[in-house]
Amino acid sequence: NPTINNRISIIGVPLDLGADRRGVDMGPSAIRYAKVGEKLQALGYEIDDKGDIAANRPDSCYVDGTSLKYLDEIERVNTELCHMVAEEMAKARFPLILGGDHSIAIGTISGVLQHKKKLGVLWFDAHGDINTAATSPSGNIHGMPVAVCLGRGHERLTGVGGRAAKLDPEKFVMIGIRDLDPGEKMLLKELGVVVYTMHEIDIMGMAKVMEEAIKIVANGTEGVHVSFDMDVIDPLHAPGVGTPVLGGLTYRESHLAMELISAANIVTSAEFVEVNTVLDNRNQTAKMAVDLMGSLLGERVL
Ligand code: 6HN
Ligand code: MN
Ligand code: MN
Ligand code: MN
Repeated sequence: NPTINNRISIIGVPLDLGADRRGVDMGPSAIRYAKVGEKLQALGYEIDDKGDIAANRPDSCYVDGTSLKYLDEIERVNTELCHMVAEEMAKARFPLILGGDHSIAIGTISGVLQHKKKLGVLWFDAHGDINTAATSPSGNIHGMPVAVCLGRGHERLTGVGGRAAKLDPEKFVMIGIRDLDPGEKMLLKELGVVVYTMHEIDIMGMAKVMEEAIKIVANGTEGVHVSFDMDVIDPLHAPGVGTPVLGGLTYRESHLAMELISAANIVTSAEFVEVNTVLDNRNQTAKMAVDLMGSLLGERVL
């Protein structure tokens, strides 16, 4: 039974090198300022905030060409994150990771995989994040973590956490997608990842999408990881993100999705990423992230 126990370990990862843009490095601070600890304590959880993993700033890092920007530091930070996540799970604690840019999913997921070999993933994002150095239009590694976690990409990224376990693409589901690069479309089809784009959400409704998505990731797995990129939400509601795309989830759709995952009792780890405080409006996006964490972890109106 993969149900969450009542113990949560918070890990902040103030990394922005994967986005090659300042601002998401302050995401963990903004999310803590929005009272994540207090919210989860009020829900009855015992919280251990492990603080932040030290991540260097762009000015003090080596940029390796243009196809994999800041590879050295991103590999280092993700390796440390992988170990911390594995360590918290070894203590039977639920890892809740605060980003940071989305490249940190490489460390989070490789850490979770040390304990859950059969892992389902629900990936909420406007983007596919399934580029490789060969297909990326930007060289930004935050557009590559899905490829890496499915075993594609530079060996220094796929090698984080050892080569043993990688995700099963059949247990990987994307939700809210509306911006894919040509190479991403090809790899998604090749690997057979199930993608609920905004089109399917509009046609089917979020409740039906989540019913199907939950079935796919829960059947035959030992746990489910939720990777939540705040840019999946419409920029009207979540302006504080580095790569906004129009036509995203509403406040209500995103909460409904979290509530349905919570009700299914399947989630064993989660990360909330890409909160860009420089672009945010009075910490609105960070607050929304905290509200969503509440819904994912059992908060109800009544
Ligand atoms: N994210 N597909 C674009 C790229 O540069 O590869 C955007 C990636 C955005 C990544 O928001 O986590
Ligand atoms: Mn992303
Ligand atoms: Mn995104
Ligand atoms: Mn981004």
